[in-house]
Amino acid sequence: MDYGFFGVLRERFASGMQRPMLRAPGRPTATYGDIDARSERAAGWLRSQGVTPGDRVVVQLTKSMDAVALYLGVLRLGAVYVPLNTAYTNAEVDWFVNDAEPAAVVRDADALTSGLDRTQPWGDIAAVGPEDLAALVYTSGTTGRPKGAMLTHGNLASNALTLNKAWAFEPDDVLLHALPVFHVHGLMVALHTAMLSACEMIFLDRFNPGEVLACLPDATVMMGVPTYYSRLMALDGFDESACGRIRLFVSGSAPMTAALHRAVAERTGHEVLERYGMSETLMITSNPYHGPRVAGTVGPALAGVEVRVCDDDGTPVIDQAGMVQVRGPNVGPGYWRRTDATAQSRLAEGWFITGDVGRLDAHGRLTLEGRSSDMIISGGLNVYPTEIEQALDAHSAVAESAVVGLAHPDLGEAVTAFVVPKLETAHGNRPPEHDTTDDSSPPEHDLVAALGDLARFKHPKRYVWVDELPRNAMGKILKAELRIRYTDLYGN
Ligand code: MLC
Repeated sequence: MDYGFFGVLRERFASGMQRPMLRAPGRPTATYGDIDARSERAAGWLRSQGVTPGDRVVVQLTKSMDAVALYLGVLRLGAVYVPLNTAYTNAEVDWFVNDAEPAAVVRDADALTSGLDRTQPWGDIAAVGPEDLAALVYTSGTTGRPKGAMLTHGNLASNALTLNKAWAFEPDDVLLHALPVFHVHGLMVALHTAMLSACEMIFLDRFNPGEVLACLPDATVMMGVPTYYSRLMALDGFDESACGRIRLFVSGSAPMTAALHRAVAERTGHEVLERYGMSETLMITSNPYHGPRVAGTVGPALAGVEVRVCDDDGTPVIDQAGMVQVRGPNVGPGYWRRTDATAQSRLAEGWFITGDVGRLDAHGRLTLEGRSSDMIISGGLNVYPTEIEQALDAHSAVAESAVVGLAHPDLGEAVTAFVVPKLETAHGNRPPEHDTTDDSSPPEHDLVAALGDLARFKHPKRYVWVDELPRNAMGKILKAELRIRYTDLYGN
């Protein structure tokens, strides 16, 4: 490979330039040729802004065809794509921009479109190799300080080719694409896999269950987070006839409950294929396309990828819970300018420590059982408690706080804050375990204001005032105990 991942993609879709690529309701369909030509313009436009190979390009854009063209233009040019969630606040974006030191920041969709309309195309493909950086994907960390997971052209190419084969993509597939394109799932799992077979995508701005249901009869494959499937299950029309052309439902980014897996199968006749991955490693395991898809498991390692589970001594174990580790061409080279965090996540011989706790059975099938960190997965988005706790604790009415994920019927886990008031606050002490959700008392408004620099999806769905937080003998807050005591808070 001497032309990077864009060259790999282009080689695969080059014979289908006239084929439809992105179909969005109410808009003209873009063919592969259209998007390819638009990516030449994107590369030309970036060059005119002074972007050169290896430079970072930070992008915070709503989903659009031009956003896809820009992504491909960045890859074509050999620059490094840095996608940001559109929900991030200016303060969060400032942090990422400081860290990534980009040559260009693109946040204005109209400026992008007019820039692409007016610019000179650049039709070359940069000579980059498999080791060269293609993307930085930011993930938060246990310290509350985000880290940019580096992904190379080789990582993207190997994972996309593996998934395309494992999930049996063919040119006549139609992928229903309702995921955001600023995360690994929508961008690197869905888009790449479909493009490698020059498939058509029904390209929806966002996940709206009614709209997805209306488009479903045309689709052969859909990918989503479990929340997509639970929201579809709430619609009567989500049944076998709506899924007449579907051959594959994929779920990932968060665990799907066995109950939801069974319910979808009963209603539609399709067993959802659950797979497992993360930004640092792209996809790691997948239930089989042919063969049993076991509810509650994420399947065996993908072809070319190795997975092991190790006990506390680092010894690989079978049928026993331990730390999930992964090795293979999908594993990125580390965290951007964070040699400390990179070293902490790595063992000898290329093994990467995922931070997930799981169990491998004798057939090599992995079941995830928890996480070594307190990370919360809400609606497929990762949320780290530390940054929320730090913001809450800075509030003058708060003595201390603990943020945990509690089981939630829609989001899988809901961010929940347990807050100990300061005795001397103007609002006085709160009664123990007084849940203020339906109470518009000033403190909760104040707390929400204190989180103003954080994206809304990170904000707690409930605030629970408590007299004190449970602690062990060493004084460490026992979040597990909060999770057990409040397990039914959201009425599961
Ligand atoms: C939106 N909101 C959320 C939320 N998404 N709250 C908690 N968790 C979420 N995931 C909040 C908003 O802040 C807003 O709050 C309110 O919900 C309405 O916003 P919305 O944008 O209209 O929400 P909605 O369209 O319902 O979005 C929910 C969702 C979306 C589940 C459809 O979050 C989604 O598409 N999730 C997928 C994320 C994803 O692609 N993950 C992949 C990561 S990659 P307020 O208070 O302002 O009203 C990865 C690796 C891998 O993990 O293996 O795939």
